[in-house]
Amino acid sequence: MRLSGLAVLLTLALAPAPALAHAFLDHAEPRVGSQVKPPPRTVQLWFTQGLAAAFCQVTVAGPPGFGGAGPARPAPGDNRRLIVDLRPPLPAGVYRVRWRALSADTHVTEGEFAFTVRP
Ligand SMILES: [Cu+2]
Repeated sequence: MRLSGLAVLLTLALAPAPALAHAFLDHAEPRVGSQVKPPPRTVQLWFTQGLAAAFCQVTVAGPPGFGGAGPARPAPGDNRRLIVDLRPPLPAGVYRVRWRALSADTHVTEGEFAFTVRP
């Protein structure tokens, strides 16, 4: 019953019940699944809930030669957003972002997505 399952999810998402409100990824920049050029300088992740940023982890794996990613840091003045600095070079290829978030309500969520740097 896909439809009723979706309805339940929507109901949960809309219900004013903080205990059910975990921090899920709302969107990211670069966009999930996108192809970008030039290479981005950061990955930014927007979540659906406030985060305990000190307990959030984001790793970025790229193609050979990738300069690496700094630790996730909280966006100034926005506790729903994390910023990860990317160190050049960023060769063309697929970059996989894995995140693990602790929301202000102490629930842990995790996920991953990819984006591609075009040649
Ligand atoms: Cu929660």
